[in-house]
Amino acid sequence: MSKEVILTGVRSNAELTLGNYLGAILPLVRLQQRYSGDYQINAFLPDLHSITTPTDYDQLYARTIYNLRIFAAAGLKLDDPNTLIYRQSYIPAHCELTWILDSFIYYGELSRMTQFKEKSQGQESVSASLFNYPALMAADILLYDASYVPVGEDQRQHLELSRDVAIRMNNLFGDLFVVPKSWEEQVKFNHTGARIRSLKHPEFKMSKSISDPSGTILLSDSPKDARHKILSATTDSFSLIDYDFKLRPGISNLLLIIATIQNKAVEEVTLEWKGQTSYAKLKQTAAELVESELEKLQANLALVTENEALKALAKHESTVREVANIKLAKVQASVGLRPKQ
Ligand code: AQP
Repeated sequence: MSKEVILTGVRSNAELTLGNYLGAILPLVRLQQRYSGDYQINAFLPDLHSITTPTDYDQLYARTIYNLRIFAAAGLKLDDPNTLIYRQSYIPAHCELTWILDSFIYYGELSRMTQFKEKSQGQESVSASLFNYPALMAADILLYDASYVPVGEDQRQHLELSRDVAIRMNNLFGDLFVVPKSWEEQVKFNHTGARIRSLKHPEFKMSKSISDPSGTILLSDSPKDARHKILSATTDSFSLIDYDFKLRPGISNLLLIIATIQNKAVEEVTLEWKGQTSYAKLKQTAAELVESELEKLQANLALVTENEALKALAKHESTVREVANIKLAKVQASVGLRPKQ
């Protein structure tokens, strides 16, 4: 039996943040270290998703390669035979399958997506591709029969839509797709699903496309600046350390940062700090951890060349194109675009 597939990616629309690092990059590296061999891992660079919201088009190409170098610097092995690494736009089957899936996804379903509503709010013009984002995401997943897609709560609806369209098409055409695991089953690789918050406005997620310089740590920030941002993080006036994002978002954020870097459950770290009252000490601990993590990452980044990243992509992408084309051909035949297989 072939291995179950875990699929994950990070858009290259803007500079990566500590949130992306702790919520997506480190978990991927740890996933590879722990599960490679037991699972097939698809680590892809969603460059097509990156243009669904405004971005700097002059930077996009370079940023996509840069992001892969960041993944490698964080510890992702580019030559692991069980990890496929590829740019979405280099595999044409993603777009072709999207069009077909679009014909089996309803307008009403796409209209209900809360992420579309959130991301389109306040924008002068909203692209059709932002509306259609979940169909492309479904294609990303279904092309490779992925079972696990570690994503945050904000992507839950998209994952559920992918399941719905897979089930709908399987009912019509037989077993075309592996149905991704349900949200509840995704927890196996989803860890906490908790989001790192802005250091200044901890009621909001730290996001790469929101301008919040003192609340956001960029992976390109100097480690000293990052340290300073943590030391100036917004907390509260309770003077009691506990993990509760509703009551104490700033403190909970620091506990989450510490736990993720130390690769511990947040409950464990909360227990270690429970009853303590010194926010300064907590900030100091988080600041030191982030500073040294960034120092390590940036030193490693200098050792990963662009050439190395490009070579890995070329190698993986030719394999991936073949895998994707086999699935696409099966779907095309099922819906009558090609002779029956
Ligand atoms: N604050 C966060 N905490 C934990 N994980 C996070 N991720 C993003 N922000 C945090 C994870 O990083 C990956 C990025 O996915 P994406 O780039 O496709 O889009 P996103 O989830 O919308 O992330 P951003 O940084 O907020 O991007 P923008 O602002 O461009 O939309 C995902 O795995 C995500 O969970």
